[in-house]
Amino acid sequence: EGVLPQEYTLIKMQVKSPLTGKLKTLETKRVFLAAATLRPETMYGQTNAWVLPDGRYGAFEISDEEVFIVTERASLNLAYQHLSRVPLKPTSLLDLTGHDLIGVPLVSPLAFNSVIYALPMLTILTDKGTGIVTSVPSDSPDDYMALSDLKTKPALRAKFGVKDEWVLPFDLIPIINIPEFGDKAAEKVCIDLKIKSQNDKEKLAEAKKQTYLKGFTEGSMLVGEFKGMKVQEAKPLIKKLLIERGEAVIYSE
Ligand code: A2H
Repeated sequence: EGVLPQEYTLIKMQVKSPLTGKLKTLETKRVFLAAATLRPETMYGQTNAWVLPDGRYGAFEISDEEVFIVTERASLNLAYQHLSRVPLKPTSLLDLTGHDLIGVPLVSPLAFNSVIYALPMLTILTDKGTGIVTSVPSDSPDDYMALSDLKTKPALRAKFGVKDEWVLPFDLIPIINIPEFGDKAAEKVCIDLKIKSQNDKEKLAEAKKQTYLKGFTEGSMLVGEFKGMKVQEAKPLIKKLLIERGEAVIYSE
């Protein structure tokens, strides 16, 4: 962890009713997978959410009505940031693993896809953010490679019980133009760098560096409320809009 606190936007991805499987016991609540992002302006292009299959999660009470599914570590940070029903004390209604969450249908803020699914990503860190990540494969190299691994490897889908219809219908959505990289920056950079899979750590670090900086300084919005605006200017406005609508909260660690 760094020395300075990092401020994330937590995107509230609501579990679509009816709740099924282990989540059924939560059906009287509004249940969210809460994903930490540094790129709230990309939320239009969400195609899925990511969970770590063997990761441990809890269903923590944020208020009387709302439940966030996150790691225990994140629930403590949330509690210290006034996001727990009992002040300073996270209370979990249910212990879960990533396996329990794979295939859960979600309705996520700003997303053009009306429903997206939780899918396995093997490189999620449990000591960063909430352990839940939202996926924007047009603009995130990690997301692009993890999604193409699932799309191109039926055995990987079978291993984690991932149904074709949770993955195959979801194409990249152009949401940001970067002059040097076009309308699907992550795809272009991953192809140019010949990245083979989500586990290709060194090349992915390079891809992230290239797209992240250029996206911020030179990107412009192709869609949404702030279409035509520079990413730099749109980012704080989209963050504010999500928070005002109750669809996101600020989270620091
Ligand atoms: B970002 P930083 Cl479009 N494990 O959101 C692995 N990755 C995690 C994580 C975890 N526990 N928690 C958050 N993240 C991801 C969007 C995005 C992101 C785009 C482009 C780049 C990008 C959609 N995924 O991140 O180490 C989340 O993915 C580039 C680094 O704190 C979060 O923002 O800098 C970012 O990593 C936070 O990583």
